[in-house]
Amino acid sequence: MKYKAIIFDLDGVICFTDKYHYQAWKEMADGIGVYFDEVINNRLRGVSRMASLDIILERSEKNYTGEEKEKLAAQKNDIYKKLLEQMSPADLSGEVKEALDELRGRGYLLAIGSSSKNTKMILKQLGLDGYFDAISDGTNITRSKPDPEVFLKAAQFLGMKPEDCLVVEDALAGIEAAAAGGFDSAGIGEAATHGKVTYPIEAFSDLLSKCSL
Ligand code: B16
Ligand code: MG
Repeated sequence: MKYKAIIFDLDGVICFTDKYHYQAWKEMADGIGVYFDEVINNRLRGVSRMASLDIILERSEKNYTGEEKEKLAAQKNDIYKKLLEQMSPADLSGEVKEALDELRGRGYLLAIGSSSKNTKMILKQLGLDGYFDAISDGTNITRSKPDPEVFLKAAQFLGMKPEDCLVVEDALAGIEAAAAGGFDSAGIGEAATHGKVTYPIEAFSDLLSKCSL
């Protein structure tokens, strides 16, 4: 086997919470009179909460203090978490669940490598509580993607070296992070266009046939 473990990004790979991120950021931005749209929202993929806020505030004429920014981020997160409560196992696609089960059956260790501090809540809502062998997320890192820390921690939690793991990502920052950490990667969507991606793929199920797994 070329790899022993697979590290999955969460938002954009296992599930799709970007619409909830968008709604929550939009409500916060409207509240302070700052322009925000779906094009700007695209720049937030895979980016940490505070870095996302900084991108949104590029359009603001006011300079916010660190404390004010913490409050705005907390306000967005409260709205976002309320929206996450609507998620259920029905939001996990059959394609994703079947491919995960097949990969597990082939003997791979499976982990999550996500920037989100809400990873555990999202997994619970999807019915994937306890499914993964390791979870590395926004709660155990100090530097977010494109820094490789989140994936290096995932590999460490699994007891694996980067060269034994394949990272699956939808964000350009995620492919950059994987490459910086010495990981091969499979990229879906925009991530498939990154020059450093090992396997550009079109669908999650392509993992089963196009990625040396
Ligand atoms: P939170 P991923 C990322 O998840 C999202 O893509 C990104 O839009 C979000 O800002 C980030 O998590 C932090 O999320 O506010 O819940 O901590 O793609 O790395 O799974
Ligand atoms: Mg993502």
